[in-house]
Amino acid sequence: MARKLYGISGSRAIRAIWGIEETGIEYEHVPTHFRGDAQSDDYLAVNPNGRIPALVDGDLLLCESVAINLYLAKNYGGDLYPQDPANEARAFQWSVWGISEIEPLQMQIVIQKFFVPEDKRDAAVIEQAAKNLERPLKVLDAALADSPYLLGDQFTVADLNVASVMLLLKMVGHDYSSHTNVQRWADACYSRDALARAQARD
Ligand SMILES: N[C@@H](CCC(=O)N[C@@H](CS)C(=O)NCC(=O)O)C(=O)O
Repeated sequence: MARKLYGISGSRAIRAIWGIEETGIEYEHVPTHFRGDAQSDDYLAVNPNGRIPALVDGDLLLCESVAINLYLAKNYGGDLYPQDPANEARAFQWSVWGISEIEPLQMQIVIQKFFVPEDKRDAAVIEQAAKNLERPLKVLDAALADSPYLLGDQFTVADLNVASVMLLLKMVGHDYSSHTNVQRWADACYSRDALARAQARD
């Protein structure tokens, strides 16, 4: 098949696997692992960054999970992709927001909890990152105050990209339940069948 999505589901590739499952298009999933596989010459020809995920769609080679989701949603996602330019711009904004405002802070927690050996773990780093996350979480909560999803009544690629980035926060058990709109929205996003299908993959 001329359409392949690379990356194991237990990694940031889950974002794009979730995205492609939302579209319902056919694809070959190649469960490339971030250790080893992603540094092979064959894979570096697909993504010279040596990171997962990557998408091949015909002649297009694409990396960066949120960019892959914007492409998939626009080309194959129907209502997943906003039609009017203002909402399209908001989808870009939220996608960039997720990887710039949430990702660096959540990664500090992920690194401490999953990669630093327990005896070397720095609780202060986790505490400070959690404190700093309050600012973007408040922004997200306010954005979700008057509508179920970021662009209105429907789940779109804006929600997909922010929620899929925030899967790592869920994984580390970060409690954002005091942000009630965020919690309601996250529960709705994480109960989608497409995510369950993505998580069931290698
Ligand atoms: N900004 C990239 C990050 C991708 C990324 O860092 N993936 C990790 C796995 S979670 C990886 O492939 N790491 C391999 C390495 O850094 O060598 C995206 O969102 O697609």
